[in-house]
Amino acid sequence: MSAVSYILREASARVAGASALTELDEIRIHYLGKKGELTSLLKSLGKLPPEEKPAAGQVINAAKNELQNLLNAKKADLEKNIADINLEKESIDVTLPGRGSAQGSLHPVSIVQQRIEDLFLHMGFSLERGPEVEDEHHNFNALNIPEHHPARAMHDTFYLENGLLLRTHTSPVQIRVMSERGAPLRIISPGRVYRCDYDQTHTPMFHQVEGLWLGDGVTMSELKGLLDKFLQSFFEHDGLAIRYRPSYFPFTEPSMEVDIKINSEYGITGWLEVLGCGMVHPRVLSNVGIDPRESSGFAFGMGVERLAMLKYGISDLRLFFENDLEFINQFGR
Ligand code: 2NL
Repeated sequence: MSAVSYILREASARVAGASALTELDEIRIHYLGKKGELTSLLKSLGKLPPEEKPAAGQVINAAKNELQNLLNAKKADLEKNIADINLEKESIDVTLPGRGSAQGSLHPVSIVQQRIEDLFLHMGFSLERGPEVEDEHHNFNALNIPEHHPARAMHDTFYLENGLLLRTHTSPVQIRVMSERGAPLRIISPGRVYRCDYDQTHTPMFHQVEGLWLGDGVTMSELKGLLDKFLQSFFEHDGLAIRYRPSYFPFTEPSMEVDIKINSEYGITGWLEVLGCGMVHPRVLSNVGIDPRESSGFAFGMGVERLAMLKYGISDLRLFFENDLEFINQFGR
């Protein structure tokens, strides 16, 4: 066998056994490269007698062409394999079930706020909203909290540059409604309120629902009857123990704080404060143009986060503001 056919046989076997494009490249360089075996043979033709050169040259060139063809064919083969493997990897099984779509749910604070609203709407109250940016008159002065009154410092107010402020309670909504409509009136005002205060039990923004019932001869009995009913419904507890404790607010006289005692299924025992209330101070009524001799009434205020914590047995207020879905999704509806 001639050297050429020997080299070609060996090269063909290597091409057939190649499994990667880089391997093909190595084979090409080894035989057809500048210093490749077949190339070198072609260069050594010069040493042959002139009459043998053309025939020998033909044989070598034919071998080179054949090897090049084999390399091309194998290359196409390998490339097709790679494409097949990639296709296999990327294929989509359309029969698999979908991932499903997550549905959002209401935040526990929203759930509790809506529940408070529903209960009062069923008892004949209507819902009023107002601005979160307020002025000193509606947030303080009209509510019998004059400047330099210690109650103003207690409120840790966020003041804005233009002399306005972020409301520290939703009472200013009720001041606005009383000024516009006078008595009788039966309203609640839910919403965000702001106080410059941040620790385990205080956040700079929280939610409040305040209520107001004004009319001819509205007394403490109406106040007590209404709030008793509300608390029993809210905590879904007929025998809920409730106590009214004397307190002080500048805008009510007399003023009370209300405590409840719920059993251990809520994870807490003992008396717990749930809201503040009282008979609207005569000076507040005069401030909005209502004659305190003609109309009387009561007002109350409660923190929504606080009621949510009691209802669900949550001990850390900050959980409401961390947006941890594991926590939030437990309350979904
Ligand atoms: C609390 C106490 C309270 C009021 C809010 C009120 C509003 C007007 C007139 C008189 Cl316009 N009073 N609101 C009265 C008593 C208590 O809130 O602890 N809130 C979280």
